[in-house]
Amino acid sequence: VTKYLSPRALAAAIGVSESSLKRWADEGRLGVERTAGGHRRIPLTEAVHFIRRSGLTPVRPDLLGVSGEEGVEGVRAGDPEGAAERLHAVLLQDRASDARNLILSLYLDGASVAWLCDDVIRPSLARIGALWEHDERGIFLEHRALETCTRALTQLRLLQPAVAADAPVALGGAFEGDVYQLPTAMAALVVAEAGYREHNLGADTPAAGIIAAILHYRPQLVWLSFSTVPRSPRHAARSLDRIAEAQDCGALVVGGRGAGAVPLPDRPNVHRLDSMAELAAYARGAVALAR
Ligand code: B12
Repeated sequence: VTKYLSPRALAAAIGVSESSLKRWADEGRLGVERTAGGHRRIPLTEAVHFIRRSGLTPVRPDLLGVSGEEGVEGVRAGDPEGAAERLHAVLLQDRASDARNLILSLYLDGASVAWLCDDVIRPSLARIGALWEHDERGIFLEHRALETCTRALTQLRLLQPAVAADAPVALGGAFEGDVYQLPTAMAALVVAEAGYREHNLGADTPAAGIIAAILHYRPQLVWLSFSTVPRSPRHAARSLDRIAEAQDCGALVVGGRGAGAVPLPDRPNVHRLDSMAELAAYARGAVALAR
């Protein structure tokens, strides 16, 4: 279901007059649709796209569904240390809506999904993940932080521009035995931002499931995340080879903290990448070739 905003609501959200907004719409800078009665209405995803590309900072992000008690004053996209420090601080206090607000506000401010994942969320979670060694709240805060970041990214997904029905397809998941959900969810957002229709298979996906999905969707791109080292790296390598064979009309990229331990099949369509920024660059390049 697409959510729509009236010109008045969007004008209030970004702190401009309704007449400026209507002028931008008439100039074609902002995509609007018309209701049956002829009134302008703006799809939420188009509003977000407009804000991101025009460098505007929302004064009432709550009108866009982004709300928290505290704003993001002083932290802007492009300042990874400041943003990661702030996210860590609110996660440490389990201030879930402030954390969500921060992540979504940085996105509205023009941050790329890959940057948010690699440079803001990843280092914050790594610090929270080390807490348990000396703080008895460590485990509950880690579980809460993961839940909060997951929900923020789910909400961010709804703000991303829609992709065309004939856009290339990407799918992927975390390898069997790997319970980590966030990296594969991040990969899905990153490929969506690069213009793919994505199918995230989630955590702990057996090789047979990945192969069946490849035969079903015929993706141009398959990602696999390894957050843990598989119990038998040699067995995993054989599975990877079967996956790569099924995916021989497209690319297979692997990454994650445990990926270095798995020998890669010697096939030209298989690559190891280190970060979401590399995945974004690779996906953008591959999507350009597919067109
Ligand atoms: C959340 C979390 C959990 C959750 C996971 C829940 C879930 N459903 O996802 C739970 C609570 C289950 C958990 C369990 C455990 N955990 Co844990 N966990 C974490 C934590 C805090 C965050 C992980 C995360 O999601 N990070 C965010 C992701 C996105 O970051 P990332 O993995 O670094 O991924 C980046 C890159 O690697 C890359 N990337 C990743 N995948 C891919 C794929 C592609 C294609 C590409 C291109 C790139 C790419 O891009 C990402 C973004 O930059 C980490 C701390 C940390 N340092 O990460 C500990 C951590 C990983 N856990 C740890 C441990 C010890 C455990 C347990 C063994 C604890 C226990 N005793 O039970 C268990 C083991 C679980 C298992 N069966 O494997 C240790 C690992 C130590 C080690 N070196 O082995 C860590 C480092 C915490 C610590 N400092 O002690 N954990």
